[in-house]
Amino acid sequence: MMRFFGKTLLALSLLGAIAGAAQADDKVLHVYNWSDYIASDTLEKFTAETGIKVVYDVFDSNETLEAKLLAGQSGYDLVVPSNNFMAKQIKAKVYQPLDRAQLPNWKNLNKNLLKTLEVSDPGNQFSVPYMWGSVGIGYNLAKVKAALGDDAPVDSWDLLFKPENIEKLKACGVSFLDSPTEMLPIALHYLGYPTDSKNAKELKEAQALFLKIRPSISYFHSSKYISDLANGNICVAVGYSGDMYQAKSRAKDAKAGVEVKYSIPQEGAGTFFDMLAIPADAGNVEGAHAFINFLMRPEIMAAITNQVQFPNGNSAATPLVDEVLRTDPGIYPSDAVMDKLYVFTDLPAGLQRTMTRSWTRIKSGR
Ligand code: N2P
Repeated sequence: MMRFFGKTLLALSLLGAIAGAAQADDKVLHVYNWSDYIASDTLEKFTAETGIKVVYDVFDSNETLEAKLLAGQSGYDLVVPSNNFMAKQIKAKVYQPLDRAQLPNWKNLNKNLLKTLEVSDPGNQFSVPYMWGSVGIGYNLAKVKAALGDDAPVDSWDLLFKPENIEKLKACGVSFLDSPTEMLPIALHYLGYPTDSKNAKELKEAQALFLKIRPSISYFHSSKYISDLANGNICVAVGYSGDMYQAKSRAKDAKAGVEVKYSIPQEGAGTFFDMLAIPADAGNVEGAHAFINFLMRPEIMAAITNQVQFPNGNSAATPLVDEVLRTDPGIYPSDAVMDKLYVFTDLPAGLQRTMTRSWTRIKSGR
């Protein structure tokens, strides 16, 4: 009898431990998002409401996220790839289909955007649009004028791709995104070629364009420029629209006389759409759905846009976005500007490898 109880007790406590562990897992959600891409109180609010604790890590390039996802067992329950990378990752079975029954706030999403995004995710089966934006030029108005005069071509990629201009900016500091798949298309477009050109000669020319100006580029990084622009440590950065607006806000708050501006060059610029998706091997699938549904709430999404200054994919949130942001063409481009924007396209693995190799050469300057 004693033995029976002993065994039963042991079994019961083991069961208890297993159930406890399972319960603990349900109460923790591992999220991997872009840096500077959420409001400061979003996670707190989610945890207060659901009791789910969020372990939150950040990255600043699709390349970094993709390396983790392709290696498998990333440990993340929710990730945020850009749509052009996601298309390929869906085919590689990196994600699991979303359960719409757990996403009643789906109704708030922008229907036109959903249709457009079907290019990368047919049927919108695997992803929910989070935020989007353009890749353009952030600059310190006073320093650029001091270097190039009042007529500095801040509304053109000539500002950076013409050696005679960038050479004069070198002293005040110029940064570029560290992203072959976003930077090489900009050069290809500037040269009049398709942004996803597979033509070796055209790709070489794009590489040559960067190599020519390489000595004037201070550094390649995809998030550091926010604080450097705000502090006046650099005067020009190529980067993500909302990041430039965050730099502008930080500079204003610091009251040190730095004024940051953002321009979508007249030749056009690339746009990205960042998507919420659940890895196939996620441990807390229910929690991930709960978080996605929470993020699709208009007031939650609007609060994020109001802080990080990227437009979102949620129509119901638009009226709640601050009017100064909603009416700023650098954040919400006009239809005329929209026509000049291009979407970074799905990159076949071979082309992505070529671009990565080329980027390594560009960065090393040889
Ligand atoms: C956030 C960067 C925007 C994401 N800091 C670009 N896909």
